[in-house]
Amino acid sequence: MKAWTRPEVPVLDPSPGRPRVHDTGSGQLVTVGPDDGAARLYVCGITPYDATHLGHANTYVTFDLLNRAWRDGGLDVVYTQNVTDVDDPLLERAEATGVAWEDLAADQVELFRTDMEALNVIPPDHYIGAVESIPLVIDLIGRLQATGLIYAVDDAEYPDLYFACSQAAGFLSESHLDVDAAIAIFGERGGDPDRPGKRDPLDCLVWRLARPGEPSWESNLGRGRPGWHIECTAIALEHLGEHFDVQGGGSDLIFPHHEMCAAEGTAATGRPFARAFVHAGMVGYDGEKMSKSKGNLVLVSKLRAAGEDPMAIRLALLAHHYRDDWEYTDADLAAARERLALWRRAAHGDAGLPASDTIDAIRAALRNDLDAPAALTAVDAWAAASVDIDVDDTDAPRAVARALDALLGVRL
Ligand code: 5CA
Ligand code: ZN
Repeated sequence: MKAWTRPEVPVLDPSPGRPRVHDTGSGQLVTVGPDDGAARLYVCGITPYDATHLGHANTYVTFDLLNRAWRDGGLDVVYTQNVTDVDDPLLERAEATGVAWEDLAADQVELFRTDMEALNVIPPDHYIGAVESIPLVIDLIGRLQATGLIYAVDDAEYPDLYFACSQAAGFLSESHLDVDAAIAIFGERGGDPDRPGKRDPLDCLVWRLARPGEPSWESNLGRGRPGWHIECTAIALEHLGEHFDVQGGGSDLIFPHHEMCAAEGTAATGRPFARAFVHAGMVGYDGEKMSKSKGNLVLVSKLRAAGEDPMAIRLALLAHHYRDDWEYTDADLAAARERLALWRRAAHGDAGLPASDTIDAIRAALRNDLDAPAALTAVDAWAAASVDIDVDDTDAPRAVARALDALLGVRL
């Protein structure tokens, strides 16, 4: 499907280098990106049943930093993102609100696009819906059938197809959960550990046969629709290839989603699915994780409609390290507005402190596990000194502004 408009990203002087980020699989900081050629990034996209909230925005801004760090280091980037445009939560919301599920999804994806554009997020090269990927999913299930890891659940009415995660090589090596914890979390996050007829509670649905009133598609597997994990596995393998660089998302996807994608991808290809699994922390509000199901949402579109500068929203997110869980309050935006005003004053001034140390500091911070807060501190120091009357480098304001746009995605 159509992504959103690509922003113009200033090109800075070359500065070869690769970022290090935290890989959930190894539990370590690892250097990501190939020595040459294109870095390949997959970030799990929205399930479009409610507009972009600050938790979503935080996740996509995080991976936008990685994208920018790679580009700044001289790499091309191939970025793929999905849209889970058919799945239980979307269908339930459509039913509850009396809207056609296709219309709900289309409206929410459009809102997401405008939010991402406003936040200056570089769009994916491949923006791919689950519905348009059904042929890919069917092919991948066929490949997995050849490994013997696909079975029909023992259910006379609906013998849906499952992938035997529990038998797959490397299963649980991404999340490092023990089996009991995994079963508990699986039940909380869309899984069905207790379904009768499964061979193991942790096996995951890959093809759900048609039920009355649910959307379904014809296939050699029987009329039905894809499970969630196989959707991302199929899209990533098709649009990035085997053993790509990073699969990203929020930390709520560590298990089961990314574990199950990894198990399916590894079984299909014989190679590790992604080289690194990178996760952004959860943004909370009013004491709980911000989520559509809890309804405690701060929506980017509402903030924008109330006149908030999208760059202040972006700065409010960047003030937190991507791996931290944090709770949003109005003070986050108030602080971001103040910071933005100071930066603008400095960047639009006639002169400033020389820029190169500050630009080096931003780069170094981002390459060190996307440490945006450290980058912001360096810019604060430059801006505070540059609004002083004793500075005389007339190139500095423009140089810093370009670097902020290119590296942090903050447009002044
Ligand atoms: N469609 C699936 C991924 S394939 C999905 O999880 N959709 S979502 O709409 O629920 O979330 C979209 C992205 O935002 C995911 O990467 C998710 O991890 C992230 N996310 C969701 N809620 C939060 C939150 N409160 N804080 C930070 N990130 C969040
Ligand atoms: Zn996904």
